Amino acid sequence: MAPTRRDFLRNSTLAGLGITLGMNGLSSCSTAGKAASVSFGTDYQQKPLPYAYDALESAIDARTMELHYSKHAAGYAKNLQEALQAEGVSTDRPIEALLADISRYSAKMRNNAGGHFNHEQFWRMMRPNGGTLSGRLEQALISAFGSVEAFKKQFADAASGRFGSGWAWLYVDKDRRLRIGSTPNQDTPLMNVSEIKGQPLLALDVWEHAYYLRYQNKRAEYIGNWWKVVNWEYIQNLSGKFI
Ligand code: MN3
Repeated sequence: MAPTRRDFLRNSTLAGLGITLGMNGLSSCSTAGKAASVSFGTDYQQKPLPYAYDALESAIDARTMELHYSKHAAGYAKNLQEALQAEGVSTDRPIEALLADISRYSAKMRNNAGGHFNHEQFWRMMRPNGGTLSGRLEQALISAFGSVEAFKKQFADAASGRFGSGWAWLYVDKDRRLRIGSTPNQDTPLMNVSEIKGQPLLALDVWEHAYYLRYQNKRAEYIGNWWKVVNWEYIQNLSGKFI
């Protein structure tokens, strides 16, 4: 596809920020024909799913993944961009900074910044065939919760106990302690308005759109199968910065 003026503006802006576009940046071609004149930092764009829709079949069916990624999550990214534009927010800064300051903005910004950020994390916290929990994170979980099984039980309880739509989290609090909790809607522990606060390490989407086609009302079964696709390598790498 020939570069458009918008691509030029985007690339110039990103170059000015010292950001190198990888393969993810190429996905912007698909939206290049639209009329928008604002470029958004890569934190604020939906990145390609790192696996095929049917790659997580042991836990999540392909149709659910397709709808979840291409409709629900894509919708959060689109609505976030509308809110950013309407409220004059610069996307030069990391999205984490926006989340930490979210009380200054509209409900639309809160819901969609959270929705976009949470899903981008969630996709990367899973992979086909999951992996093995080991090393420093395993030791930290054992010392925080007694055993890996006890950690999983407490996490699953937080996920099944969240009334209505929301997320379950493993996160690191300000005292660098590992904690488990849940948030309603699309709130994340990074938000200054969140009931629980800290750095997320592991997230589970318990909105019905995440599991209803296969599991219907059986949220606990979805949670039980989900452990099969948890990308422990990703979470171990992430946790290394915080614990
Ligand atoms: Mn979702």
